[in-house]
Amino acid sequence: MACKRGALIVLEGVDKAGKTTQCKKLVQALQQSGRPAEMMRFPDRTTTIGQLISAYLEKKSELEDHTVHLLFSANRWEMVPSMKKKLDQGITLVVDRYAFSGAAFTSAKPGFCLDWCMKPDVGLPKPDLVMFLQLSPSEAALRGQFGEERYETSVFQRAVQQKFEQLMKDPSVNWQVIDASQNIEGVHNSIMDHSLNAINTAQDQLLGELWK
Ligand code: FDM
Repeated sequence: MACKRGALIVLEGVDKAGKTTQCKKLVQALQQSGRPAEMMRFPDRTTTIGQLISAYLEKKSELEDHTVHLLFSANRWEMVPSMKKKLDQGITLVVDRYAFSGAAFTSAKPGFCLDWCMKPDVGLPKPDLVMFLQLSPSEAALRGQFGEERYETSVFQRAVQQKFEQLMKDPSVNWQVIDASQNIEGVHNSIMDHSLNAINTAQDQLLGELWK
């Protein structure tokens, strides 16, 4: 019998919600329980496209808003062959940000609508589970100052949060909202429960296409 496919699991959320910490903990816990798992993140700053994006985020270069949006999407598409290969091999992928960040961040800019922002990512591998780490702006503020990169202001983050709320109304995506104000272990336990369910369900299903 062919090996069962891995699950595509995405963590999204506003800044300071603990996405990266939780992705790492999830991968470690899955591996320790004997389930092959790897972490990925978007943007993937290691590729040629990723380096253009990284320079833009670090404010070392300027890019026109539509252009950078399409680069973020291209940075996902360029990883699709290796993502599919790993999922086919039974490896579960835990992804720190995906097309939802792409649509939420650009559509929070003036002159952009969510619909246009979603288009370039239509047809990407569809996550089996998307967990949104929910944290109120006041709780995020208690976790310290924002960094120096582009988009790291409380005004912009509020606009992004509203766009995520719109995206979460889409019933074609398996959204789960996680209360990120719990302690690290509490958040991890919720994430682990949802992930084990998704892994069990995904193994007998074909990988879907996002927003199609
Ligand atoms: N971001 C991330 C986007 O604007 N579009 C995207 O498609 C993605 C994946 O880039 F501000 C934004 C979100 C965040 C920044 O930060 C990346 P991290 O710290 O590397 O996640």
